[in-house]
Amino acid sequence: MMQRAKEKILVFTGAGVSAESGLKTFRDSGGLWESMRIEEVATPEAWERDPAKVLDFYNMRRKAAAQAKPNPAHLAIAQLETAFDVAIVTQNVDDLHERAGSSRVIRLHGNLSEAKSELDPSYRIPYPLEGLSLDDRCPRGGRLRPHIVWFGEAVENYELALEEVSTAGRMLVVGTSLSVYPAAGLVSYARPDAEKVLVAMDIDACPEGFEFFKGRAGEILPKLAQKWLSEKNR
Ligand code: BV8
Repeated sequence: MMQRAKEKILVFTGAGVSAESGLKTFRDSGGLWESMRIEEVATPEAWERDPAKVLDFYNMRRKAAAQAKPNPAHLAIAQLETAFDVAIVTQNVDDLHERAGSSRVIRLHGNLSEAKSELDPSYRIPYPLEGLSLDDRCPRGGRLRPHIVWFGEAVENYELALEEVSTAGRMLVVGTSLSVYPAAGLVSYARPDAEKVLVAMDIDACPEGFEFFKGRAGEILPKLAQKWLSEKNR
């Protein structure tokens, strides 16, 4: 008998999905950009001006991400794979989706688990848990920096993300303020007939066609995933 293709769910995540794992968000009260300015740590100019400060910031975040564990929101998203074709597009630089068991994660803003050469970005090594130092170099002598897309740098995998968004029957957006572009623009490429849900503690404006679920992802997503999975098995 021919097997029917599984329905596709596109999950688009931001820092809020990892908040209950103990990782700080960016723009909430107490978030990273409250105590640190973007221009001081997350731009190519900051890296040129004060690389030690940039490394301090990312060494601290590397350690926090390594110590964090997936929370019920990451686990619920991973569980959806039992009945759906799930693609995750994430702005996050932690690896909690992968550690929760999700198999298809498309990264827009890089990965805190890797360092790369500033001379040759294809030269990558695992980001050392004890941190990067300014003495760390690639074989060609270039400094090693975090594999993070800083402000003013081109995002990665955007075409692939667009393709996945525009072919999904459901789009689940979780824990993002939708304030960083071009990532935030992805929501407008969802299929008009797709079921569209946004889960966050707070938002400025809900994108057109989305149903807003206000609250913690770790509480809402397990229930939503259960509902979608039981509808599928009926
Ligand atoms: C580029 C690195 C061109 C840092 C990150 C159009 C208009 C205006 C400006 C621009 C534009 N297009 C581009 C720009 C410029 C810029 C930009 O968008 N600026 C903004 C600030 C206006 N964009 C860029 O520079 C991009 N590059 O355009 O390149 C180019 C092209 C070709 C060649 C060369 C260049 C690059 C952007 C990449 C930035 N990098 N990361 C780091 O991670 O260390 S962005 C940073 O913001 C993080 O990665 C983060 O993921 C991302 C998005 O933030 P959110 O995830 O949404 O987090 P936030 O704190 O804002 O919100 C949290 C949400 O969670 C809230 O809604 C809250 O309610 C909710 N929440 C909290 N707790 C919970 C929860 N929800 C559920 N449960 C909870 N428990």
